[in-house]
Amino acid sequence: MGNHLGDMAPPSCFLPSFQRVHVVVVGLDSAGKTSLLYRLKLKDFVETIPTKGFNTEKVKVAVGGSRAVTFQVWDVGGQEKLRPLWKSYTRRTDGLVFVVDASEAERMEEARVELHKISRSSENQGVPVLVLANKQDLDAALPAGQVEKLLAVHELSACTPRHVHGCSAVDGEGVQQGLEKLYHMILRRRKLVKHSRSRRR
Ligand SMILES: Nc1nc2c(ncn2[C@@H]2O[C@H](COP(=O)(O)OP(=O)(O)OP(=O)(O)O)[C@@H](O)[C@H]2O)c(=O)[nH]1
Ligand SMILES: [Mg+2]
Repeated sequence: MGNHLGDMAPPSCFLPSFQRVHVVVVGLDSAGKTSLLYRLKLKDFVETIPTKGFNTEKVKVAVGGSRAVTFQVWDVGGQEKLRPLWKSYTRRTDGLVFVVDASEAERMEEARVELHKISRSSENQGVPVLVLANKQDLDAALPAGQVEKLLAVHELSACTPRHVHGCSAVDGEGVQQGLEKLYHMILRRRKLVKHSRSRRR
């Protein structure tokens, strides 16, 4: 799996805006971004190769009750040389997913720097952030609360809605619940933006 540069899903613009969201998945190389994308799409754990460009898929996510929302998910390569490209994918996105390999305590500082850099970029001001503490199936995985501390999530800008969730692409635990949280943060932000626009008129 991976590197399907031309594998673009058809647009979902025929759906009302509350039923479709655009999210970008970033994070260090080998964090599990592509595995999570295909866990969502295929409901299975698939073998991946490092992403050189991006993958994108349209996936349906249950967001409470019988409601399903279409997520256009963009998964971008996390190797150091590719990180300067993240910004071009996150421009005008509804939400950011930052994936961390929770079993790699020694890379938390590197992850912290990248998380803060991407969420601080001017276009991402106020964009909701879901941090996925992936690989919870491994014994060495730090729990979500500890990942939250090591990434200094509380130091993100006050205008950035955020949530940290543990998950595993291997068994799918926590993935859907994390995205559901992200969806509700996106909805809340859309309402606030709409409200402030109507007050300005
Ligand atoms: N145990 C375990 N391994 C995982 C999990 N998710 C991904 N992996 C493994 O971690 C390695 C990297 O996974 P990828 O999904 O390719 O990582 P990535 O973040 O897309 O990496 P880049 O494309 O290089 O940015 C692979 O060997 C995966 O099989 C998980 O939840 N648990
Ligand atoms: Mg990848």
